Amino acid sequence: FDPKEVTVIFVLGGPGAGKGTQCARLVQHHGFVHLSAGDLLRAEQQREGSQFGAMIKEYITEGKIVPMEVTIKLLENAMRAAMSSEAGEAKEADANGGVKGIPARRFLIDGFPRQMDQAVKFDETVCPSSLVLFLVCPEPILLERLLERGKTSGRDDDNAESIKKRFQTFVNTSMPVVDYYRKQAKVVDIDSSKSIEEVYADIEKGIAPVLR
Ligand code: UP5
Ligand code: MG
Repeated sequence: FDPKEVTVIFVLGGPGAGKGTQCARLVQHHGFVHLSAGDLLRAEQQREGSQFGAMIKEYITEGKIVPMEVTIKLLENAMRAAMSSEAGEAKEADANGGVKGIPARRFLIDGFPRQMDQAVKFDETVCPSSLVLFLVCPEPILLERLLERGKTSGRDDDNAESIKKRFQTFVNTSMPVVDYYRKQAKVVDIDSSKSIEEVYADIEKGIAPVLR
């Protein structure tokens, strides 16, 4: 993808930081196509005939990062599907409350990259990002949110044991990715311990420069 034609924003942050919640709002207001790496992996896990199903389930339950080949392929396919006019226009039209005719060109990549090899590979072979939104929130608040969501989410990893492992992976494996983009001056820090509305207002300010 040509970075002159598409805008990619990575949305990063710890487990339960509010990535999905805030991306849904950005879709409503700005017609982004939202691609959650975790959602794509969960869908692939459940797809009948997938050769990766069992492997993905194990990695997710253990809070480990699925080998990047699988995730990057899923993301690339989803980006292509959104850009191939019909699907793209449909998504974009949804996002714009029914205004059709604008091909998908703004992407929110949620929860990816979260390991250095993925970051380097995606930037080199798919498309470098314009901005990285980093949602910052203390662990005790994240834990409370995830345990609460776990009562109804049905996610294999919303239990105390998996959450602990997800936190470890975030600190040890995913934070270096944030530091890497920080050195490229791409990171906008957002305090996501505030209310959903307050967080969204800060995000609006943070992304304004790349929406022009
Ligand atoms: N909530 C949200 N914002 C709130 C606020 N401001 N105030 C109060 N409550 C708020 O939110 C989580 C919960 O908190 C919700 O109940 C929400 O209402 C509430 P959500 O928006 O879902 O947060 P999000 O950051 O999206 O949390 P999620 O659990 O999705 O984050 P993870 O990063 O853990 O999960 P993800 O799906 O991205 O990845 C899951 C697993 O997939 C990984 O652990 C890994 O095993 C695998 N994976 C890979 O292997 N490779 C990848 O590239 C990506 C994922
Ligand atoms: Mg999510």
